Amino acid sequence: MTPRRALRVAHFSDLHFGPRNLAEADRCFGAAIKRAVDAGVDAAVISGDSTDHALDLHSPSAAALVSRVRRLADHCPVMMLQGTWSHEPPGTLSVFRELGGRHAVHVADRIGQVGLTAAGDWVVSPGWYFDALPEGLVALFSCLPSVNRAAIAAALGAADAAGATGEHVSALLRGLAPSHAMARQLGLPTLLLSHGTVFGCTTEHGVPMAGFDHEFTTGSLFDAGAQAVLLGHIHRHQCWERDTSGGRRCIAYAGSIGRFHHGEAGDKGFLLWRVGPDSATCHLEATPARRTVDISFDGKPDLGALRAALVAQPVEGAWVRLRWSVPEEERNDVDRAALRELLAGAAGVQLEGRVLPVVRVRSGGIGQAGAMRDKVAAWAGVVGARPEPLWSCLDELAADETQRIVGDALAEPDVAAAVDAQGPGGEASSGLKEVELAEDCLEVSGGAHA
Ligand SMILES: [Mn+2]
Repeated sequence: MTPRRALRVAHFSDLHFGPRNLAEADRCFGAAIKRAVDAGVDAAVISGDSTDHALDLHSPSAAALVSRVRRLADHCPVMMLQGTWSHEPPGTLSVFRELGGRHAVHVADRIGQVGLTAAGDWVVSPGWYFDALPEGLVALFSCLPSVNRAAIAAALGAADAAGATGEHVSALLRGLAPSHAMARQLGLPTLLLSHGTVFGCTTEHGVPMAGFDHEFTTGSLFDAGAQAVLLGHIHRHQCWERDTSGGRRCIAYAGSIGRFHHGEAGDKGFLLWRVGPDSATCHLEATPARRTVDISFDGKPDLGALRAALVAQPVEGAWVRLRWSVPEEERNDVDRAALRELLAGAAGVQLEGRVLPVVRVRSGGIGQAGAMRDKVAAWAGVVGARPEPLWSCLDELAADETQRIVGDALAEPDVAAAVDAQGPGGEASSGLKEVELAEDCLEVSGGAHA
């Protein structure tokens, strides 16, 4: 058999065309296609999330995406994989089947295998895999669209769906291994395409994904026996390699085509793959994704510090997110207009102020205390006062009639003098008792602090 040249594949992913991302997605995907065409790739794969959500046919995003894919199809055969169902509602990709172009566009929205012929046509397996490989193939692609969790829940019950997904996907991937071995023996490159989460991968925000409801592990993916695994879903490029008796195998996320959110680390781009029957390599070709800058202040934004930071790191043309957090009473002291003026050269500015609510400390435990005596003790504990003088007042209230207490109080020489100075009046008497109590408390609490 004549050794075949490695297949060169451009792998784009997570384009997220939609009104919010249109400028970024279109600029980056456009640049990526130009680069792939210049490199003379043999085939192109879009591994899911071509759209951000359902698009109307008259939306500029739909027209832009269709136009870009058509440009790609005029250069080489194109494979589009179904991504996350909420991003690409069922049927979203169907229109691309009718797109035309010099080469065919295959839409993979069900589990199956697809052979690429020397003439650049796609040959689709009747079932979920080929029993026997068709004649004249130059490569074998196995397609596993995004798992429809709703369908799994409907089949297995909602309680079992999360954990069972990984097991079923693993079984399916193992089931593909014999056909990949068969293709390898015929000298064909084998590629597995899917859209989902690999246990242990890292998101674009640096978060490791280590839940138990993920579709894949690197082990289950390598067990499929394909030379190259082209993944979508996670927006950060990353790859895993393994040397096997069948040569080097590689799993990789292309990552999103552009930078769609603040705080996304790393380069954005697409992957150029070279896949042979017993080899696989990929490398990231960067796209002109937008530059984002994060600035945050612990308290109120300090205009002087911001000015200095902008000299050290200019933000001209960048997308800036400025965050701060202030206590409630300072919420209106932030001069947003001045901030915007300082950041005038940025392509976009997102101001995110966080207001810390004022937390009033209450007497902890006072709600749990049953008796009034215990409530007073809890209060005294919080403010650092002695409870005893208050307890005696409480006892007096419980034991004596109010009028009697007032009478006693008025009989005390100091109080009588004070009442004389203010002039007579029964109504004022109870007020005086309150004053006396309050002074008592102050005195006590002062003593405790000393
Ligand atoms: Mn995505």
